[in-house]
Order: sequence, then C-alpha cells, then structure tokens
Amino acid sequence: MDGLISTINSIKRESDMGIQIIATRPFNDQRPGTSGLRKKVSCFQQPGYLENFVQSIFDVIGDLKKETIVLGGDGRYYNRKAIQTIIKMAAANGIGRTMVALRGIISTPAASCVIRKYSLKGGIILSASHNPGGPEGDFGVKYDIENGGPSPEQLTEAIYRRSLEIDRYRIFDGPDVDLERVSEDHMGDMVVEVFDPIVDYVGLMEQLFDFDQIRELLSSGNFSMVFDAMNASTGPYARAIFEEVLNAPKAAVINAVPLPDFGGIHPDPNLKYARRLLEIMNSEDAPDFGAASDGDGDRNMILGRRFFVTPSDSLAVLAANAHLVPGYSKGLSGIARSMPTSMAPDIVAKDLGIPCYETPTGWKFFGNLLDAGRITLCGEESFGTGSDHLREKDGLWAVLFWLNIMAATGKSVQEIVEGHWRRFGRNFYSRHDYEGLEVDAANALMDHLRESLSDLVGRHFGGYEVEDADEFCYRDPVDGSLSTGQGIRIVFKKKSRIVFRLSGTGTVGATLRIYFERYEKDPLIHHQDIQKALSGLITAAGQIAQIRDYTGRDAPSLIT
Ligand code: G16
Repeated sequence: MDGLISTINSIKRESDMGIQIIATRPFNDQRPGTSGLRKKVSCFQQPGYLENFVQSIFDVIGDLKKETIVLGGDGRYYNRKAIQTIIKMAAANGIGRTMVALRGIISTPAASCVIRKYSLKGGIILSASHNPGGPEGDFGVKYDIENGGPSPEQLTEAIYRRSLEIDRYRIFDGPDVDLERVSEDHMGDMVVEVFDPIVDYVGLMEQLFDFDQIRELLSSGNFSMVFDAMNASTGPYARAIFEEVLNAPKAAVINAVPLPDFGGIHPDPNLKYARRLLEIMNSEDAPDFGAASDGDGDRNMILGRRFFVTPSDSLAVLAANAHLVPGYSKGLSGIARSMPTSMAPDIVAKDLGIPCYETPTGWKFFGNLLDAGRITLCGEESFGTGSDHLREKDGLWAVLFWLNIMAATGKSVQEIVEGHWRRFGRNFYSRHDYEGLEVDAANALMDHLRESLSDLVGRHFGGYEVEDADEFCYRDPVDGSLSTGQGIRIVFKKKSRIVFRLSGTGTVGATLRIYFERYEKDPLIHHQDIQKALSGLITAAGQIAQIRDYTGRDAPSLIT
C-alpha cells in the first residue's frame, strides 16, 4: 500500500512539473538491423511506435542526469516531428542538455564529430541513410554511444529486449522548439541548445587535410569537380567546404538543398541512383572529379572522367597514399574492411607491414579496433570509408582525401587507380542485389547454402574449383565478443570468391546480396569489363545457390 501511495505521489509530482507518463504496449518488431531501426514512415507514425523505441533507448543507457546528447537527422520526411517528440521525451527522462541540430539536420559523421569533440553521452540520429524518403519512404532511428560510433550489438539487443516489455513512456508537456535559429533555452530542467554542427565538422576536416593545397587545385582554373549531395544532409556542409572555404566554382555542388523527399531521388550514391552525376561524369566535357554522398552523409562514391572507383579499391588507394595527407602522414596502425569487401586493402596492408582486420558488415564492428588504436583506416564495399578521426563512416572526408591525393600527385582519378592496379594487381569486384524477395524464400536459399557447404570443396562451378567454404563468424579481438552467421563465403582457387548474405538495412521483404571477387595480377587484363571478368563466378553463384529456383528471379535488381 505504501509503495502504491508513493508511486501515485511521484506521478502527481512529475505531472505538476509537466512530465506525463503515458501507458503503452510493446511492438514486437523493434530489433535494430545493420544500422539502427529502419521502417516505413507509416510504421513510425503508429501511436507510440517512435516513443516506445526512444524510451527503450533511454531506459537502457542508464542515468542521464547531467548528461548531454546530440539530436538531429538527415532531413527526411517525419524528421522534424520526431525531433520535437524526442526533445520532449529527453526532458521528461532527466537528460541534462540536448544539443539539437539547426533545422533538425545533421549528417551522421557530423553527429559523431560533435559527440567526440564535446565528450557527450551519445546521440540520437534520425536516418534511414540511403533509403528513399517522403511519406511513402523510410524512416529510421539509431543511437550512437560516447565514442561517437554506432551502438554495439550488445546494446542494440538490450534496447530490443527492453522494447518487448515496455509499458509506459515519459514525455514533457511543453511547446515545440524553434529549430530555425541557434538558441539556448530550458524545457523543464533540461537545457535545449539549437546549434549549427557545420562549424565543428569543417574544423575537423581542416585539421586532417592540406586545405591550402586543395584550394590551389580547385581555384587553379585547370581542375573541375562536381559533388552531388542528392538533396540530402551533406549539401550545406559541401557548400561550406568546397565553395566557401576551398574556392571551388559555385556550380561544384549539385542537389545541395536538403529536401524531405530528397526531391524524389533515391539518395544512394551508386551507379544506379546517382543518375545526374553519372550523366555529367560520362559526358564529353566531364569534370575531372565527381563524387556523391547519401542521405545522412556517411557514404561516398568516387568518379573520375568516365571512370568509376569501386569502394573496395577506394579504401586500398587511400591506404596506399595516406602518407601524402597531413592527418595520416605519420603512418597507419592498421586497416579493417568488412568481410564482403574486396581484399584489395589486404594487399596494401601487407606491403605497408600493418595488419588488416576482416569484420562483419556494419560500421559498429570497427569501433573497438579504432578505440584500441589497432586501425587507422577502415571501409566497406557498401560505399563507406572512414578513419580514426570519427567512429562513423564519412562521405565528405573520403572526397577530401581523394582531392588531397590528387592535389599532391597532380594525377587524375584514373591515373591513380590504374597505377595502383599495376603496382598491387586488380581485384575485380561487383555486388549483385536481389531486392524485395519473399523473406521465407531468401531464408530457404541461405539454409540451402549452409547445408551444402561441406559438399562444395573440390567441386567445379563456372570454371572455378572450390577451395574452401564456410559461414563467417567474428571474434572481436578487443572484447572477445562473438558474432555468428555473418555471411557465407565460397573461396575458389585462382584467388577468387563469392559471398552470400542477407541485407540488414532493407524495409521491404528480404534483399539477397552476392559479392564477387577475382584477383588479377596481369596488367594486360586489367581493362576488361568487370561483369565479363566475373562471368564465371556469376555462373557459379547461380548454380551453387540455385538462385532462380529459390527466388524465381533471372537477374539481380541492382548491380554495383
Ligand atoms: C549500413 C551500415 C554499413 C553496412 C551497410 C549495408 O550503412 O552502416 O556498415 O555496410 O548498411 O548493410 P546491409 O548489407 O546489411 O544492408 P548505411 O549507410 O545504410 O548506414
């Protein structure tokens, strides 16, 4: 009885302070995927859906008094509404200060930068990354921890478990915050600061790269570039860096204004979706350099004149040329790549005499290696590259890294990459995606692969002999944690392999990703068409996984 009375009194006290405690019921689908919780906007619009997940985060991260978090998103539809809700929930959950990004927009790398620079408790980033936006599109929520990186798996699992038992959330009954101007105010006991994250991010880039050298290149009149912000979060950052600080001509940044539906663009910087950029870079009078970033600014695509750089090659090239860039001139401690990423970076690491780690897909797996100082650079085939300057991948950072190398060497993108292949050999690489599959069919295909692993060794497919086959699992060398079921690897003789895994970021059905790789030392073969060079492996994948039988599809829906 005493307990009940004290609970009633405490609810009354809180209600007098403007804090409401709202009864809710769990949703059973709030397990974060590769990078946070991603669902259709309509799913997040269900009463209590966003609130339950955010309350689960607050419940799990513990004592928040006197703590500061950063809050913002990639500007997609529902961003502003969700931000207002989360500010009020933060106030009701006893958070000391919430730093809210101006206009509610912050790129994922800028959030990581702010968390690290001001030693914050963490950050809530509202983003579905490269997924389409608008009312019919996707929305997402992810929590970054105090090192500025994505929540590790143990934390996302704890948040998920909490979401299954949640029965109430806390929210402050107050007015919306004006996100249009920099300000500092109170909501209950919490300080709400609206701030401009661009300044801190640009400052960090200035420390890493030779801005004078890049400025000379961009304003020389002999060099042209175009950066496609895809109507997403990087537009204002890119304008500040390229046009204002580095004196690039005004037209250097296209699709520069963040829009809630990304102007109808699918904000994924790859050969299918960065259409306008590709048209420009494939035209007769193409600029010297082209690049794009995704919805939340952590991915990058690098292009030369009529020349595409695979993300795997990009990581290898950055590692091989890092000595030319001030922030990395002292050398690299190590490199890491996700397992399906090509082994091109491994070859550079060997040459530099440093370790190369192979981790599961997901930036969160790089966090411990970066924190422990075991690696300086890391990257993934999924258009992500980064370094120990942050704990998230960083699109504009990669673009600046390339510009710095070009400024230092005077070489074009194509010359740099082809020179790299001549020195280290070429890893032909491609990913085929089968999107929107029936979940059961995709799982059945993976089960079939799993069951056939032991029978594959020694057999021939598409002209290749299987040397090894397994399902990747990863023991984190820093904290010893084990992550199983991280993709099926089929390794062939002649330094080739195929990897199969299901995506953890989609919101519709299942996406099967198949990664192909073949190493070629002979420079005479380096200019072969990629799909042709990989055709034997593509045939092999169809035979081994019986793709048509399981999926009913004759061809992938996306080739990158
Ligand atoms: C996220 C993760 C990346 C991962 C990518 C693809 O990127 O942060 O680490 O490589 O998804 O994951 P999956 O193959 O499971 O779809 P982003 O840019 O969407 O945050």
